Amino acid sequence: MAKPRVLVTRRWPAAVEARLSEIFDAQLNLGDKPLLPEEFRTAIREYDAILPTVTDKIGAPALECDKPQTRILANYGVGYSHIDLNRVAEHGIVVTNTPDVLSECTADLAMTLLLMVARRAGEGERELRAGQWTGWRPTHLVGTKVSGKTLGIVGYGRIGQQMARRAHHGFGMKILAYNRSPVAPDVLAQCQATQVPDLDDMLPDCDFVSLHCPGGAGNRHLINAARLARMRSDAFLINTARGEVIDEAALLHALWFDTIGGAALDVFDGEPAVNPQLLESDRLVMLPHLGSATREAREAMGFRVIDNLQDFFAGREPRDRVN
Ligand code: 8YV
Repeated sequence: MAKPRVLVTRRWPAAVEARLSEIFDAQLNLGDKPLLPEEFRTAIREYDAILPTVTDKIGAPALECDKPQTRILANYGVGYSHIDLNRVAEHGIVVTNTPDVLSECTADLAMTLLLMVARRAGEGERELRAGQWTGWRPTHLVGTKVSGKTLGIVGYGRIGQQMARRAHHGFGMKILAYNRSPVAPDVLAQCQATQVPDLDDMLPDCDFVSLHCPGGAGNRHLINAARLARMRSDAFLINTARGEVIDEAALLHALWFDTIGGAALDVFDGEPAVNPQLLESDRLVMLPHLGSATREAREAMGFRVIDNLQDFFAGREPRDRVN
């Protein structure tokens, strides 16, 4: 039997690419550029499987085709709000993702951001590299203590729970959890977390709020002006989820008028473009979508995609099917 034809839309870790090429008739995107909608339209006529990433916007323009050859989109990443599941369903295409294998690394990065914004690490590094450090003084770049504070976690799924573990067991933080569905008591107990049914009620009680919910239309601007106004003026907001979850204009407003303490963002609405006004605020820490960017996680994500493809082409239900 001919090997399935598989299109990898970006460069992946070498070990994963090698394995893909062994098992499948794999086309690697050596140019490593996001696919344009017209390239995607051509691809779904030619490939049995497409392996997209967050940089491939897969909506109506990309999926315009009467009878696609593609039967599975095996996404490299856990978030799939860049894929329009309704349009995909019209073609009967299966979609899978890569949960679990990046949860720890993404939570590590969220904790990094939390510490950086609280302790003003970005400001300090910029000052030092600019040759502007004049020496130790008692009032220099004084930040906020993290240990023992209250962390509100929005989205208490796999990554949110890993964040809670770090914050609670490493830093003695008190954990509040907002999640759309009830969280099992034993899961909450692992970090002595309290589930708060209403996000509006949770926000005023938090020193830090970390976002771990999915993106997409359902959570667009979940953190809007009204919710930012419920946060304390010395509280910090951390986002490693998706840019659209925060209304960035409202966040800028909150920073300009000092109604929150600061924010740390790994994801942006419309990334890789970043609203230039965000760059002007010293109370913002910003990273270029590095949540899962470790050798270990990126390899594991690739092998998880391969597992899903092997299941699918062997006629089994892929373990990470999302539609
Ligand atoms: C991925 C992410 O690296 O998995 C996710 O949802 O946000 C990232 O960590 C990215 O999505 C690659 O497609």
